[in-house]
Amino acid sequence: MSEALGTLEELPEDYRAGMAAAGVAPLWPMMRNVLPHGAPNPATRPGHWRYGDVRPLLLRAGELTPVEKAERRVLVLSDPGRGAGAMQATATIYLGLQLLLPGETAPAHRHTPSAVRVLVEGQGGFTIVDGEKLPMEEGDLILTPGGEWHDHGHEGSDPVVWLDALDLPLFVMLEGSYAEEGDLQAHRNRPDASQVEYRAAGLAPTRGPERARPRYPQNRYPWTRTRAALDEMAAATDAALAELDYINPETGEDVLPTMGFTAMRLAPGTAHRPPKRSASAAFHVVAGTGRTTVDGKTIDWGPKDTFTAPVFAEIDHHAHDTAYLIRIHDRPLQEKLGYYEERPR
Ligand code: GTQ
Repeated sequence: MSEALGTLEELPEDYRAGMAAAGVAPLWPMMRNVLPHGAPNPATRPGHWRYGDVRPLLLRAGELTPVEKAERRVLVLSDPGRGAGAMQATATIYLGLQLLLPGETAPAHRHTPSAVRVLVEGQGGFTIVDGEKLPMEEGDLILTPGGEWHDHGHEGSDPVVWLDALDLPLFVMLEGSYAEEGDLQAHRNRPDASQVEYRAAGLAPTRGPERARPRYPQNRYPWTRTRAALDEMAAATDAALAELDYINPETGEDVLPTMGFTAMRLAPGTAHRPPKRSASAAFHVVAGTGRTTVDGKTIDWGPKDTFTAPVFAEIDHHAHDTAYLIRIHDRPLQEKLGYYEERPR
């Protein structure tokens, strides 16, 4: 164990003034802030957003702010550790709940961060990604990868709400975040790739030698199929937890470079204690109720709620009935950086 490091106050006034004038600062008083021992010291705190609390505020935004004045009508889920107005739910993950009313469109744009939607409520909503129209049904996972044009529309009769997850905080930190505006897209008049090329797991369209694999071949993952796969897996393995990662069907890799998505099915009445993971995570409840403790905070969750866990959190899940969650995390980024880790509890 090293000695306590020197503080700024120990240094003479004139020396401190001289350093400030020269635009330098001593590392040692700050050393443990940026390099704590053994594990990170996250600013992120566990958050819990009850859908029943946010929904009326979101619908009110629909009355107060026309979509033309909002571009995207979104309420951002702010990490309690960073406080109200924080544009992030964890260090790397931005979350927002977006409302689109019948007949509205959210204009086309593209940006450097990637976005993913999980449809929370309502029928008739769709997103067009690079000319492909993706219908959004409850629980569907919809990708709008960085750099791809996307606009949203609504052909139904009731409000549509979805959860946005973006790697925006990372791009802001990189000073790499920006958007371009475009015209609403005409879409190809055919079903999306999840209904044509990628109907079944393990099957991909035949390609000739000259045809490159698309980087983002499938941008919609219908929930009905994910749920059926989880149910079949749970029935076959008898395990308290069934988990499936969303992958790129051409490469088997995570669907996006930075964010990962894992569908979870928790059996009722059994505890599930995952290892401490270096990834931060957000959990969106597609169906079911339960109680999760995150670093000692008790979260009683129900359908359409969202809650978060900082890096290396101690997490204990307990479902009251069969529960389905989508875990949004930054493991893919951490693996690329070479430090993703799991520690046993
Ligand atoms: O739907 O494109 O929550 O650009 C934040 C930024 C949603 C979107 C957000 C965005 C979008």
